[in-house]
Amino acid sequence: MTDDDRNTGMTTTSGGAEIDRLATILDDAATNGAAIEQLSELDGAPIADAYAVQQAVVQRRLGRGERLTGLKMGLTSAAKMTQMGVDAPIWGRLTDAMSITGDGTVPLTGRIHPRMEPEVAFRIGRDAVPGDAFADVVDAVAPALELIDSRYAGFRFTLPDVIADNTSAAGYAIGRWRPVPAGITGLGVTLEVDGAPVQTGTTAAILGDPRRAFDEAVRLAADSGLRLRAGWVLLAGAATAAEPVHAGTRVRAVVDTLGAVSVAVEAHS
Ligand code: OOG
Ligand code: MG
Repeated sequence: MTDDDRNTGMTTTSGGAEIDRLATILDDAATNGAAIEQLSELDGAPIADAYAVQQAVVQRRLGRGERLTGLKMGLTSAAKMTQMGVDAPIWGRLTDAMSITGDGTVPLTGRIHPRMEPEVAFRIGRDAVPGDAFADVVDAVAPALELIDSRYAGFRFTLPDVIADNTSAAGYAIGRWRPVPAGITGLGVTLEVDGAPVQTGTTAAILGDPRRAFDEAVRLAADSGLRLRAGWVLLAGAATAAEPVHAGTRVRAVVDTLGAVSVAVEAHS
């Protein structure tokens, strides 16, 4: 039995059949590239129910042969919380199908209203349990870009909505891994489109210290019976607001001292 299997039988107030029904609605929206209305069924639902829907959504991807490659934290900076109107950190799951090669091309086909944001990525060196120290587990860091594409119309959602929707996860590109530098807080972060800065921030905006994103990911994932695994990636959450993605542009994330990663956006969808 894997950690994820343990979640499948989770008892929730709304019940397993309802969780499966909502997961199918969200998975269909992602597969068809068609926005849906917010899920009123999740209004006031326990956060655990929303994570149970997320688990069921991702289970559908795994059933199609995808493999988990890591986790992402979201809404870890004031810039993102303000942009999205949701004020609690959340986490989601990444799969190999979401991976975009650095310097690669982002396909737009099947997207709803894609946005990109600059991220810091951590590489997990060994399986982690709550209480493990960042320095003992994270063996490398890299600049990263995240592609988010909420399945909800207008990119508008409540906290349970966005959790159920796997925190809008759609893709990620990782730059060159390097050893974690002593000073990782307060590094400048810039999002560029065609060479022009469109968003700027600092890694200190991520929970005051991006290493806290690791602590939170380990703690919150454990609540769902999930552990960070050796070889996985962890996205710490964007330090700036996200920007809509336009066909034919080049998007680049620059993190001071860590370097940069860029992707070309497909010329037409
Ligand atoms: C939710 C995902 C947030 C981040 O880095 O803050 C996120 C969204 O903004 O749609 O990935
Ligand atoms: Mg993000």
